[in-house]
Amino acid sequence: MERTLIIVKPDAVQRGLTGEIIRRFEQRGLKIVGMKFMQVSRELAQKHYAEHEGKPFYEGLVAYITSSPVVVLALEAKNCVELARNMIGKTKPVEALPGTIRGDFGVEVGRNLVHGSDSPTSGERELALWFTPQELTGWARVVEPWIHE
Ligand code: IDP
Ligand code: MG
Repeated sequence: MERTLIIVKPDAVQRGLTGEIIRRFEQRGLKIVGMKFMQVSRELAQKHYAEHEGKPFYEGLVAYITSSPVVVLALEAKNCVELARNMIGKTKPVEALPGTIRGDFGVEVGRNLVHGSDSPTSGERELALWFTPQELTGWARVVEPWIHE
């Protein structure tokens, strides 16, 4: 089953939106298989955002993600990556549709509340960065047949 990494970013935690954001994913039917509250190190931030190194916003991005604690989630479902990205909305909140997390709570790109992996391959890479194998728990959800046919 496909998995994705979600980060409830520092602005969302500071604004008390952690529960609201997790609630949306949980109610959609994405199964939580890992979750933790943590302060991000500069080293982890640099590895996570390696593809953006050298871009004008890179230093600000690393400063933002390391500025205050985050909540990270490993979620699982069929087409999990695309489902979560659609729920998160466009990178720039001004372009994000109402009903998406960024479209409902965000104002600008440098404070866009949540991260979601952009492909199944990125999902695997990012989950391995943020979670140890022991921190990911496979479990049988009793409502599973009512979510996946
Ligand atoms: P994504 O989070 O929607 O996948 P990416 O293009 O992968 O967007 O960028 C990663 C993160 O970098 C964004 O979520 C946002 O926090 C930040 N970012 C991207 N573009 C800009 C920008 O132009 N200015 C400031 N921050 C940016
Ligand atoms: Mg991205």
